[in-house]
Amino acid sequence: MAKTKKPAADKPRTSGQATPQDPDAVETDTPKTEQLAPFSQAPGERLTTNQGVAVSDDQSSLKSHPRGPTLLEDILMREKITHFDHERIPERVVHARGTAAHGVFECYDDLSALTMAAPLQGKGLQTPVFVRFSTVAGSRGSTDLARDVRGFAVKFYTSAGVWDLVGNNMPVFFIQDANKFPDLIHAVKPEPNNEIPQAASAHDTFWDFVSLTPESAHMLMWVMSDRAIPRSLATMEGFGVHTFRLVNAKGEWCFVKFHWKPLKGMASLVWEEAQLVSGKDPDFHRRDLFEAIERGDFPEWELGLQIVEEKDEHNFDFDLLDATKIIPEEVVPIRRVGKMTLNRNPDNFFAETEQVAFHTGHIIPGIDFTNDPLLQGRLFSYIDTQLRRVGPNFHELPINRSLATVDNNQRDGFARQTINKGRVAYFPNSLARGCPMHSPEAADAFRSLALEESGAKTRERSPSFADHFSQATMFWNSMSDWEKDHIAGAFSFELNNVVDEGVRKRVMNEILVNIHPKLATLVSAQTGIAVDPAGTPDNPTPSAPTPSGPIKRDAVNLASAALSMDKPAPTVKGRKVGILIGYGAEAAELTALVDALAATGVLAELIAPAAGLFTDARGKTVKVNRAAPNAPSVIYDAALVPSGVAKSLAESGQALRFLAEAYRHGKPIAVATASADLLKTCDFASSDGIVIAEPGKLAAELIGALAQHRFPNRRKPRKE
Ligand code: HDE
Repeated sequence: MAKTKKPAADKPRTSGQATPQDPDAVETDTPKTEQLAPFSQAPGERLTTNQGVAVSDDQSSLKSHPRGPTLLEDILMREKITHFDHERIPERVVHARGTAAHGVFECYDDLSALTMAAPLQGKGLQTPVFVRFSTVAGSRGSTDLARDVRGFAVKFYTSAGVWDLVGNNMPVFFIQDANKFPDLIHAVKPEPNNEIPQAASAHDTFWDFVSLTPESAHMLMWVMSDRAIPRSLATMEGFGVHTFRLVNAKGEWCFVKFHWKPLKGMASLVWEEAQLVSGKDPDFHRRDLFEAIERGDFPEWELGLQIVEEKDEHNFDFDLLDATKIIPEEVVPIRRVGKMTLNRNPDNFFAETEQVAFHTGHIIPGIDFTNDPLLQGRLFSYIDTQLRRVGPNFHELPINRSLATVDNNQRDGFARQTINKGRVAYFPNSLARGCPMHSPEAADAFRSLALEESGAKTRERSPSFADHFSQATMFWNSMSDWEKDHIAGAFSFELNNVVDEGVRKRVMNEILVNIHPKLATLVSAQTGIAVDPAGTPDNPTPSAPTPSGPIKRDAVNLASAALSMDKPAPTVKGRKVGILIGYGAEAAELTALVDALAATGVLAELIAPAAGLFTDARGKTVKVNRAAPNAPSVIYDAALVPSGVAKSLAESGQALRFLAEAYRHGKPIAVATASADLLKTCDFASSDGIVIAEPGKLAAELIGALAQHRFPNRRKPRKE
């Protein structure tokens, strides 16, 4: 049926025309089916072969008689099984584990004075996007909760072509030069002799590599912080990492760093929780994203720009081309220029999430590169990997297709879909009137900035890249006490998994002591590795391939408040509460609690010893959401104990374990006054984050505590 066209006045302007495969993204009066990408398919009724022949039976193979051998002639079985045998494409070399969503980017202002970039040309301008989040080290089936960097790759389908902003949830990287990337990845991936461990950096080869690569020090602080174990994909920041350039129509340019600021604020898990989630629900992040979008709780981020004028390039005590450095927000403020909303789940994981192909080289007029040697290497690597993984026509797949017209003389190759007409596939030509033509005069055509370069060819690293520790120290200085504890705990966990004594000592005495003596002391206490700075020269092991420059001791006082996650959440929408019920609970109170929490977007689940219906003493029933054995505390953000259940929960090992774990992981625990006796059984050492209230006030009190997310300063329960 034809869709009704909205009046032009209410219609947002769009920089693209429609989300790929999504006829609803932009309303038009064309029938839906005509807008679907050619191979997008709704489930049909009649089963056919790939040639469109109706199939009588595809569950039984063709045999010479009911107990006879299968016949080679069985074209139906052979087509089905052969296709199955070829179902996989190679998983990504890195970032194999990922999940994605469609959405829209809406611009806040006309930024044409800064850049020609199509999505930034006007207030209200909308551009369709597809975003893939990922972990780096693990295989495609690995856990979402690995301690790892998260990929944050955004594909903008703009009116000027596809722009990929292929970033991470951390603003810096382990290495300064792309040529080290295969070494880094070989070191962090499972060790090659036994393929152990999966999706984890806690092993000898990784720490061996970073102990000899002091430029990793700053990034190590980020991956050992709770940023590496986010609560959800919607509660992490994103960064373009490298310094790019913005170029306006007059050819004027400035440097830029891209940021994504989550409107839900930042929140993470704690390490033990992350490890348990990895076992209980390894799909925790992808499930959370999928379910949030399905229920209309759309994740949102604001795009931020940090702008640096050309004249200020050398006014920093680090090099803007060095991807192991940030520009602190306090030094160059972030201007928020638009909002990205993820509002539609992919229809098909393989066709969209798996086949999407990002490339740092996919930029549009208005954006240009810098000489960051990491970025320069990526410009080569991404196109190469897409050719290998998806093939030379990867750009034709629906998820990768530009919404701006594509026309050039490239032809053929595996799985070509475009049926190019005519006999001209070359330039110059006269037979096609010179088409497709170049656009030498067009202001909006892509042209690289004509920047001057001079100097002798070299493999030397710029001396301006030599300070590897100041910003690592700054990160440490910027953390709250509990964040420091978590970082020291993470280093200790990792180093306690490292067997080689030489590696352990080198991390301690050539990396950690140079970041901060307090960090070294805390890790020493948990690992037994002696702090021995006397024996440690300022420069690391002479064999290190990239020695650092002198340690800048004046970094001792650097700090950036923006780096800490110790801030209350702006919203608790999407947080999950487990309500523990048992004999003595009242159905009416439970329903009221669930409704009160839902009013603020908090999801509450009723957990009982068994699934099905719970019947209270008055015979009223309420549906149980999960049976206790399937409801570990780690998949919830808080626990709630309603009235009347103190006795039954005190007798339930499962309930007591749930509460003890929730307590240990710093989660809010809300207890109805009538059940407060249960806390005597729990015997928690601290009341921090434990709220006791009448049922009518319980939800409101809990929501207040949820905004703080975790209460990390609790001591361990006495009984442990
Ligand atoms: Fe990547 N990276 N990378 N990377 N990267 C890939 O491309 C590479 C780096 C990032 O969801 C690969 O399609 C090199 C930094 C993301 O599909 C590959 C270097 C940052 C994704 C590749 C880096 C990233 C990738 C593997 C060192 C943050 C996943 C599969 C110079 C700014 C995109 C693929 C997705 C994926 C190469 C370093 C982010 C092999 C050589 C720094 C988010 O091309």
